[in-house]
Amino acid sequence: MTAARIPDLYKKLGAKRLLEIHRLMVRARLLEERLIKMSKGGDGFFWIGGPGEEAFNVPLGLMIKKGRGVDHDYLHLHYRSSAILLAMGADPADTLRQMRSTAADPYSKGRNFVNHYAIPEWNVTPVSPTIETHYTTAIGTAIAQARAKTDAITMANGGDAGSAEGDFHSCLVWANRPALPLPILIIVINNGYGISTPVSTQHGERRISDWAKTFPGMPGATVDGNDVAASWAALEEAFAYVRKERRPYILEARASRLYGHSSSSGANRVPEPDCIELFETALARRGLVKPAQFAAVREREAVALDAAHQKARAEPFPAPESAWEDVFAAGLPPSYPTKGGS
Ligand SMILES: Cc1ncc(C[n+]2csc(CCOP(=O)(O)OP(=O)(O)O)c2C)c(N)n1
Repeated sequence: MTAARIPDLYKKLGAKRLLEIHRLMVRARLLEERLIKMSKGGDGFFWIGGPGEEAFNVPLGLMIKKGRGVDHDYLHLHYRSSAILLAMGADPADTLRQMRSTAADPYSKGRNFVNHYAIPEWNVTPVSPTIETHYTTAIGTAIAQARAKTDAITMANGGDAGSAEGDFHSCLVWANRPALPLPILIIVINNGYGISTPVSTQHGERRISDWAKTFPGMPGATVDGNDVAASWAALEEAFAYVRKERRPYILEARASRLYGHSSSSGANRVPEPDCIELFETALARRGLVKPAQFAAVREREAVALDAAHQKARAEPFPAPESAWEDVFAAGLPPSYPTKGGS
């Protein structure tokens, strides 16, 4: 993509689409900020999420071919992907449910951390708290799609620190086997840190997307993930390539991590560029939106979120016996001590 094409995107997308992107970004941000409050106020246990990734993740979610099976895109996500799911149409109430660990949490029945989704109907494979291993499991769905007659693709995203691990490189090797190249979009969100380890201390390469250069003909690009238009253009190009060529592509997005790593590191706001502020400035400068409209969007989204939170607060936690549901072996193992003792 060339820099000259990016401003034209505002024209191409049009006011309606741009405002939809803005609304979804605000929805995602308010949700994450609510989750942080919940973790600090004892209305949940642990927070990890994606405030700062909205400019990249909302466009990404809008480009997904959503559905179940090989004719639809497979998503192998990490824990900062809430904006992708909201752009695909997920209900913020379900994330609140997972945060509170209520029985109605559709992603894990109240058993997993927040932002650890699993949505079989949309090919969203279970998010693992073990970082980067999903780059290798993504190979499986990509092989199925390489064999099928489809334009659907596999997408895996993860962080810069994880991309220094072996699973990421296994994915690159498998994706580029001459016998069966894979239709996989490999995304790295480079937010500059792995928990507290600066990226500059771990990566010798200038850009993580430079790994593409290892494989003849493999495209790679690095984009400003805080910029909606740049992200849209880069994603459009990457998705189109993988859908048509049935070969892999690495896209690295440089983005802010606005509340640090997780609740374990305090989840306090840090002074990094805010993609929503940047987008609002760009929209207002082009005369597409009056600043009062931004406040109205925020107000509407906040009211809806309040209502969803009230509802989730009234919902029950899972019954203790349900811990034995959905496990590989039915019932208790014979060695497990029963109530009467044995
Ligand atoms: C295999 C594995 N190693 C270590 C961890 C502990 N851990 C959790 S998040 C994290 C940092 C990940 O950083 P990065 O990949 O850059 O993603 P980010 O959280 O910055 O989005 C680490 C090391 C883990 N969960 N899994």
